[in-house]
Amino acid sequence: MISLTNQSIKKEAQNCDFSFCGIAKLETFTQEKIRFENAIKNGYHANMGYLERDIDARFNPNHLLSDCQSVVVLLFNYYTGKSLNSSYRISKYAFVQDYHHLVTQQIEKLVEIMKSDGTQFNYKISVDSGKISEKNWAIKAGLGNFGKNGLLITPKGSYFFIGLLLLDQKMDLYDQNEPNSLPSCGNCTLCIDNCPTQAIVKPYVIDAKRCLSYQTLSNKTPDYDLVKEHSWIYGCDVCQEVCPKNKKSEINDFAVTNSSLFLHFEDSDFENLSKEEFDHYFSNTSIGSKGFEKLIQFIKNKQK
Ligand code: B12
Ligand code: SF4
Ligand code: SF4
Repeated sequence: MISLTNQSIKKEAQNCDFSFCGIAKLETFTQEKIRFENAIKNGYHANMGYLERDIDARFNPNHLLSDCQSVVVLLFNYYTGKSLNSSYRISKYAFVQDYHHLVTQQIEKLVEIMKSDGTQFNYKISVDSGKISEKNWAIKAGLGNFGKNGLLITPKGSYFFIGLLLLDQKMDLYDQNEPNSLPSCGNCTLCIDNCPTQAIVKPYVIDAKRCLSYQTLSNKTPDYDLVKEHSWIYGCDVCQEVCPKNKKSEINDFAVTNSSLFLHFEDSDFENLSKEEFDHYFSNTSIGSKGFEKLIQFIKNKQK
């Protein structure tokens, strides 16, 4: 039995395998929106045209859920402590089941528990949706700060997916960002100095055109020349691997149980991958949804 209070939601979020949960009161972002618009004006969103559209809506959750009152932010730790056995590099976030599915499923489980005592409410879930700024809500809910690598840095590092649960219910208590009690970068510039393509154009700002993650994940017409020089074939983790805050990463056993089957692959397994093997090894990961052809293109590109 649960009634909707800040503490009861947090307790159940833990039972649904979320490491951190914070609850923010609905508000409209001003400074965050200006920073976002500046990035768009500079073209740092590359060809992700969806980021140009409905910017007001992106910073006002009422567009996703009418009469939204509270934003429950849930962080799922995807750190498995595992590494790939090959010189081809794949981002750690693909070492677990497709997170859009995994995190949404865990939030739906939480909603079911929240409704189990008969409480009625309307809600909307967002996991990596193109429609709302998830990092800013996590920061607002007191879960971390922006790192200079543009990611949310929590007291346990950055290897977390962000899930949002928008509610049309008011809470008894809200969380707030208390910047001084949360990790901040200080004088560190390791991610900027080590980014293989100098994509972090200034602290907190990524130029997606230069980012290997964008080129290998999102760009429909990738810059193969840029990608070829580097070993990444799906995503990129360099700005997180060098981050001292990730020394505090903890292995999530639930992520390990939901981890992928391809970690033992050697270079030749990638180079000779058939469509059948791709379906077997990758279909439950986010790589599966990008498709066989795309992965193969990046592997062949390295061999040219
Ligand atoms: C588009 C997108 C991308 C793009 C653009 C990356 C980017 N930095 O925005 C690409 C494809 C490159 C990408 C890559 C990755 N992504 Co991505 N991505 C998104 C998505 C869908 C939207 C983010 C967005 O709006 N970007 C546009 C830019 C302009 O907005 P912004 O980053 O908020 O810009 C802010 C900063 O510049 C900051 N800022 C500017 N100046 C200043 C000054 C100061 C002082 C401060 C404090 C801040 C500040 O304010 C701006 C406004 O908020 C979100 C999900 C979501 N809906 O929020 C996931 C998301 C951000 N991605 C995620 C992940 C995991 C990744 C990768 C790590 C995947 C990988 N391993 O390859 C990489 C990391 C690359 C990187 N260093 O950012 C996670 C991040 C989790 C976390 N811990 O932060 C998210 C939240 C998805 C999720 N639900 O878990 N991603
Ligand atoms: S994901 Fe890779 S290429 Fe993109 S900013 Fe981070 S280190 Fe640079
Ligand atoms: S590497 Fe350093 S500067 Fe970059 S996000 Fe981590 S702490 Fe901040």
